[in-house]
Amino acid sequence: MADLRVLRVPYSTNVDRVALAAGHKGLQVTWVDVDPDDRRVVREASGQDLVPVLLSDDDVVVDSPRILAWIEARFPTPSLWPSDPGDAALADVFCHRFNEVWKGPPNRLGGLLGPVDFVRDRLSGSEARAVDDDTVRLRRWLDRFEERLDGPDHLGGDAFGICDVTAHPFLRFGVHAPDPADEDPFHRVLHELGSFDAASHPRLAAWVERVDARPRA
Ligand SMILES: N[C@@H](CCC(=O)N[C@@H](CS)C(=O)NCC(=O)O)C(=O)O
Repeated sequence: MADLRVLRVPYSTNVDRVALAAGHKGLQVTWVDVDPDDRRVVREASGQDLVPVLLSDDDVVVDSPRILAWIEARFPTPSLWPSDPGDAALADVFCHRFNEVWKGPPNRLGGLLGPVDFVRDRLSGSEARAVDDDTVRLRRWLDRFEERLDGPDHLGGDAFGICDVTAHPFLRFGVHAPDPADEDPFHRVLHELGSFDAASHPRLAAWVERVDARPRA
C-alpha cells in the first residue's frame, strides 16, 4: 500500500472530506498535524498555505476536490463516483456548485459576523440586510437538500459517494455544534444560521447521522 501523508489543522472541513474518502476506500493515512498559526511546513511542502495537502511517494496534491479525484484515480475500488458516465458528470456538477456557489452565503456571513462577534447591533444597515439575504439563501438550500433526499439515502443517489464526501463536513454543523475550541466563524454560521433537526428537515438530519457513522481514515 502506498504511503499517504496528509497535512491537516484541527476542525478542518476540507480535511474531513479526505478522511471520509480514505475511510470509504479503507486507506491508511498518516496525518501530519500542523499548527494553524505556523504554516511553514505546509508552505515548504506545497508552495501555499492551505490544508489539506496530500503527500505521496511521487506527488504533492493541494485542494480537497483535486485530492479526492487523485485518490479515486489511484484507488478506484470501492468507487466514490457513479459508474455511469452521465451520473458521474452530474455528481461533478453538484460538487462544483457546492464548492463555488453554495459556500458563498456562509462565507460572506462569516466575513460580516465574525468581526463583530455575531452581535448584529454592531452591523451597518447594509451589512444587516446582507446578513438577512444570505441567511435566506443558506436556509433555502437546506430545503433543496431535504427534497433531494426524498427517496435516495445519499445526495448522489442510493450509494454513498463523492456528493456526500463533499457536502457532509459542512452540512453536519447544521446539527452538531462546533467544538468549544473551534473559533472558526464559518462553522459558527453553519451551526447558528444553517441549523436544522429531525423536526424541520428529517431526511437531511438522518443523512447527517448516516454519514457521521461512516469510517474515517
Ligand atoms: N479549496 C481548498 C480550501 C482549503 C482551505 O480553505 N483550507 C482551510 C482549512 S478547511 C485552511 O487551511 N484555511 C487557512 C486558515 O485557516 O488559516 C480545499 O478545498 O482544500
